[in-house]
Amino acid sequence: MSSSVLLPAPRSVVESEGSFTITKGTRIVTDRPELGDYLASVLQPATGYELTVSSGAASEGDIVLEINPNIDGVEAGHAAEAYRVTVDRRTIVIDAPADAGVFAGIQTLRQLLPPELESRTPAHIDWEVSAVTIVDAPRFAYRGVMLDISRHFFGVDTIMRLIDQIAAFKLNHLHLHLSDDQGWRIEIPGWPELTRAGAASQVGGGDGGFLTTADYEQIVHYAASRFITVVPEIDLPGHTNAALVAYPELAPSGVTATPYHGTEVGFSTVDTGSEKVFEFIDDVVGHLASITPGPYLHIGGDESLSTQPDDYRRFIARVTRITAAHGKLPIGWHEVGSCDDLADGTIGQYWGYVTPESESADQARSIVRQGGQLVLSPANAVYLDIMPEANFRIGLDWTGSSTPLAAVPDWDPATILPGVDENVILGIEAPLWTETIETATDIDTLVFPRVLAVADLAWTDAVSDVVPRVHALLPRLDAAGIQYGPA
Ligand code: TNX
Repeated sequence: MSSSVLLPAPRSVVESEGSFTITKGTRIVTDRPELGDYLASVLQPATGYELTVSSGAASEGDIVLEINPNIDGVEAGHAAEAYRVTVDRRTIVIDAPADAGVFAGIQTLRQLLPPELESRTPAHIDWEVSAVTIVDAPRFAYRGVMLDISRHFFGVDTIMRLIDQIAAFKLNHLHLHLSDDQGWRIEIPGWPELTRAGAASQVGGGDGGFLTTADYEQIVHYAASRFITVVPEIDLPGHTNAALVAYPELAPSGVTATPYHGTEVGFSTVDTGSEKVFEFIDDVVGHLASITPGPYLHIGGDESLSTQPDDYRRFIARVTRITAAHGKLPIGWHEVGSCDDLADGTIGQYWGYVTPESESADQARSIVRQGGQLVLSPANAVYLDIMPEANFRIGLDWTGSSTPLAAVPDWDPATILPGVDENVILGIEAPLWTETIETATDIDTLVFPRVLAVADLAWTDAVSDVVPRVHALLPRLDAAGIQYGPA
């Protein structure tokens, strides 16, 4: 058997003699029934096997999933998601210090099996895995994708599909951009007009839509079952036209907002001098915090071109504190670094270029100086909405060129921001803004295969040969029915 392509690339892979074949009699043995059931559900569609999941002693022929605090080659600092996969003629063992590591190991096992494994219908082939020992742990703790559900609305099914797709490549955060000028997308108790008037629009003038609290809770719960943390974003103080349509009293005096269906930015702001606005934000942040199990809440802060700079800085200082008061760590786009009074620990999301321009790097450094970490999303490398090739049918090109697959991993997270060391980089996130994205197929086309390069960069210490490795994985995406774009 030829050796498999693994992406993200693991730290250590040692091949040995022989192989293990999964058959209908294979048992999954584990004290972690949810992980066992998950593995069984991953293997079921293509193999057609309904593998039994049981606890107790393992024997020859079993797949074993177990917690093991001591794995040779894994330092304590990496324990949260580290794992080992050991395949020999007798058993497959996935052990890890924590459940998240076992889950990551299951994703590696998927890639050790033939690509047909990803098919939704049975493939009548041998499910043979070559003997190997893999020891692995991620470089960065935060490995994310963002989906903008404001410019075009996407609901629970599309979001859950994306969760499954990205979890397979060990991405572990999903940032949902829940509000923008074109639509407000999350129900907030006590503010019914947000989802009545504020949600009934999107780019191009479609119906829009929104997530109910129950929808959001379903997403968060499903994400957690895939070890993905949901990061909700309410974009403030700009990008707020839809909120102002719903509640005109939140707008600066004299401003009348009407539903917006275009794609310009920077024209809206809430009234940063109004106590009513802070009551609104307290309610929105409080509700979102109460239904979000993860530690983060994103407050936007980008492109607030209609807010006076002094007002912006005072506003951001206060909103980061409101967020902290509700028990969440605030994240803001890098512009929040123009405020020198951020709440403790406020995280910045850098969306400048790989080679920083104007104040973007200074603003990012200001966040670090104030004690915050950074999530890196350089627009001309990892923005998934930028076209993969010139004149593509969907996507934007404001970065000045397209972003082909090869450009996605062509930067070093440890050095793009001079003066910012790797130890303050929380991770990497690839945003998908949806001005031009209307369908789940459009999402597939811009997310894949480029997100694989993001996943590799965020996980692997020694990134190399990403493009051929992504190419080698395309049969797996085909089997999964992913309508990927140019590779
Ligand atoms: C900039 S990136 C924006 C978004 C747009 C995006 C399009 C950022 C923080 N703001 O409002 O959708 O460009 O690529």
